[in-house]
Amino acid sequence: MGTAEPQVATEAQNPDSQSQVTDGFQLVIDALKLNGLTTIYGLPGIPITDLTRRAQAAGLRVLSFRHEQNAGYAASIAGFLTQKPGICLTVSAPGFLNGLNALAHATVNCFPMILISGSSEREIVDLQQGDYEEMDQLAIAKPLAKAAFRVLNAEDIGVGVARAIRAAVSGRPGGVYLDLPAKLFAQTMDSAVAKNTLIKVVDPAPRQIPAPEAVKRALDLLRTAKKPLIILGKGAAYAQVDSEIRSLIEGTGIPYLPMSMAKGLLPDTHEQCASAARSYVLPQADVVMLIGARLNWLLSHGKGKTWGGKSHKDWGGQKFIQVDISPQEADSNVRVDAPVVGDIGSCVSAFLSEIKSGWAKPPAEWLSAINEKKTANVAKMAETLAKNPSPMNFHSALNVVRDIVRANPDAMLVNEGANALDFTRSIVDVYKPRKRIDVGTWGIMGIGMGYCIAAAVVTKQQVIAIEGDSAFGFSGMEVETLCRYGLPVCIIVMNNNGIYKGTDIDTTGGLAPTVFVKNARYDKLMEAFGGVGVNATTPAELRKGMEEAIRSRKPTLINAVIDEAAGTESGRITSLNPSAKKK
Ligand code: ADP
Ligand code: TPW
Ligand code: MG
Repeated sequence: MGTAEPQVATEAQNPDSQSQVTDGFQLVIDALKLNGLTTIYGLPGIPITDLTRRAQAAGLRVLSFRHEQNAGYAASIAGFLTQKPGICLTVSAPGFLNGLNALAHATVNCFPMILISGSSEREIVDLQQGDYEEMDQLAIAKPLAKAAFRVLNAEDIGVGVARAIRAAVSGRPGGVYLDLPAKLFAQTMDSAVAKNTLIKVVDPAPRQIPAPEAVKRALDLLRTAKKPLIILGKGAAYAQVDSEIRSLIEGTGIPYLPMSMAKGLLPDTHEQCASAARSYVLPQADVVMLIGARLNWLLSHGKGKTWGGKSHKDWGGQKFIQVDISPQEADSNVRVDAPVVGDIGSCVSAFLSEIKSGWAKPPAEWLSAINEKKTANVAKMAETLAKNPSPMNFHSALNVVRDIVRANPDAMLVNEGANALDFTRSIVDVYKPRKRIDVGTWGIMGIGMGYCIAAAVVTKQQVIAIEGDSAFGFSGMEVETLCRYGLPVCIIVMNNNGIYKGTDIDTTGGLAPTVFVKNARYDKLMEAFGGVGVNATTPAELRKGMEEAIRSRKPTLINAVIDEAAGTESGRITSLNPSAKKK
């Protein structure tokens, strides 16, 4: 093992042909490598331990995690950042189930990912005879994945991997499950014959050109707008057509709102960015162009009071243009007058060639009204940020993070929590595309350390993670992984002693379900594995800790002590809390 040549299962020569034999393990590795999939996020055990070892020996990067969920989230975000499916590798039943959350997450968020799990003997599983880690994994994965495949014979590994890749990245990206039973790995084949069964996927995510009439319909509608607005979603960030999107925004002069993971597609400080006037532009806009953003709960389903509707289900009167690769997305919540189906690169290019001939800037009243709101809100925020209360609150801590991110625009920003999420999203500006990765479509807790690891591995940049103390707990053990691989990650735990805040009291005398151990020292956890721990009780200490982390690139955890009364229940989405609905 360890030579540069492709590995073979045994050194045994085939007596007839002098040729060498290969095996299932090797063919999986060769198929991934052939398609440029060279990083595996996983956790070893029967039957895939040797797959991890031999993948490493074959030059793949194998990152070994402490829990499959974190490996899975890492793979999913690697998919988002690279447009190639992120590979997560797990053992059977329990390992598979631990990875499954991330597979579903990838599908829901439209991230390309392949979950590869070893599985038990088919004939025993199907007769339910009680095999080691018995489970019908393929059946369980199917409803949560964009596609699911099983390979039974070594000669089909090439096809299996090719189908998984195409399913993950073509059209609307998503999570794909690939089931590899234990028996497959030990199957042997003549190397030369086996090589011919592998497939290098040609054009895995073909361009999808929008119909010219759809482009015209959309632009005709946009031209009628008195108060146009463009909303950029994480699909637009995924597409990696940053300069085209910038040309569209600047060429039309239309104000835009970035969804959280589209922040930085243009710098948040851009004069057309309407983030600071969000609650003004949504109800006021008359024509809204959605680019890679769904009208789901994050956009209040395109209706209701957020959009100027009279009650919570009423349409606000906007006309929508929706640019999306999925032909089924339009009309999911409200009428879309101009769907433009295609890949965002092709759609935006088509718009650009149409508007080359000239585009009238939006009415000055619209732009100045937005600017007025922005200026007022920015001034209000500046006042809040300038305060220096003791203990620190979210604002005074995030004011530091905002400065540090401004000074390090290439750093990746990972963000999860409730208040820790909402305040960071609104306070910390992002300057470059795909620099902010967060809880995504589900508002899921637990993506933190997996995202940090993948972000560091994929981009090689400094990673800054702003984590609620509850959020951090979901993946906290992976600080060992960060230390083991020596990744440049600086975690800031916004420690307010609990979920939303640390002040809840259980009137029966027990412990409130939202409250944790008071004054916990998360920084000590990092020190346990050789990383740097910092306890920060003031903005100055936080700043010093972050600057040192960035200078040293050492894994660092800063326990930022936040006023336990500072948060609000559910952060910004209190309205979704059923007890709030009751009132
Ligand atoms: P956000 O949460 O930022 O609003 P969503 O995840 O709701 O974004 O929406 C992303 C949308 O982008 C999905 O509907 C998906 O189909 C679409 N999408 C993803 N990649 C592309 C692409 N390359 N071209 C066009 N649409 C895309
Ligand atoms: C997998 C429900 C939403 S936000 C949150 C939970 C448990 C934690 C909020 O506390 P945190 O942030 O992180 O300390 P802060 O700043 O407000 O104090 N399980 C999963 N996902 C979600 N979203 C939840 C539970 C939840
Ligand atoms: Mg908290």
